[in-house]
Amino acid sequence: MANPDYSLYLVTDRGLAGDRSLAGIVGEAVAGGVTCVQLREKLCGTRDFIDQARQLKALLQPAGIPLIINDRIDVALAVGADGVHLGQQDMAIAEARSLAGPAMIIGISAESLEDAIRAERQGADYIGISPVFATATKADAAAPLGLEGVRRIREAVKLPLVGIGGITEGNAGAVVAAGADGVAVVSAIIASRCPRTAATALRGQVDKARKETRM
Ligand code: TZP
Ligand code: MG
Repeated sequence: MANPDYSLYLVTDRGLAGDRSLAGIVGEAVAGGVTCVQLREKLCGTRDFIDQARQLKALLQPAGIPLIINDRIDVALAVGADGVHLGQQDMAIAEARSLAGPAMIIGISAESLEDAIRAERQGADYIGISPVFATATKADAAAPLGLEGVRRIREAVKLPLVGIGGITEGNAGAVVAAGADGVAVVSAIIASRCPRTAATALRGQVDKARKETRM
C-alpha cells in the first residue's frame, strides 16, 4: 500500500474489549476516523490470531485502511495483511524484509533516538515512538520519551513517525505538534464506551494540530 495514512493508528487489545467483539469496536473506530489498524494479540493461539486477522481484513480492505499485524510475519503473510509491526526484541528488519518482500509495510518500535536512526538505516517504513507518555496498557513499556523525545527523533529521521503510549484527546495534538505524523492509541479507543466518538475526537485533534503546525 503506497503512502499509508498514519494519522490515527488504532492498536487492538482484546483484554480491554470486555464482552464486545473486536471487529465491532474496530468498525466503529474506523467510522469515527481511524486511518490504520494494528492487530495486537499477546495471548491467543495462532489459529485464533489468523481468524481475527481475517475478520479485520474483511472489514478494513474495502475501506482502504491498512491492516498491520503485531510481531507475527507468518500471520501477516497468511492473511495477506498490509504490514507487520516489530519491537526491539522481535525479528530483525533484514530477516523480516527477506521473508515479507518489498511491498510489506514494516513498522518498528523505537525506544530511543538510536533505535529510530538504526530502524531508518535498516529499511523500516515507519517508526512507532514507544512510549511517548506513561501507559498502564503495556506492562513492560520502556521509559517515556516525552514530547522532547519526539522532537529529537523528528530532527534525526525522515520516516513517518507515530507516537504511542498514554495518548488521549488531551495530548494528541501536542504529539503531532512535536513532529509526529500520527498518534497510535489502545485504551483511548478500545476501552471507550463509544469508540466512534473517541476516534472522531482524537482525529479532530490530530488534524487540527497538523494544520496549525505545518502551514
Ligand atoms: N507500545 C508502546 S506503549 C503501548 C504499546 C502497545 C500501549 C499503549 O496503550 P495506551 O492505552 O494507548 O496507552
Ligand atoms: Mg513485539
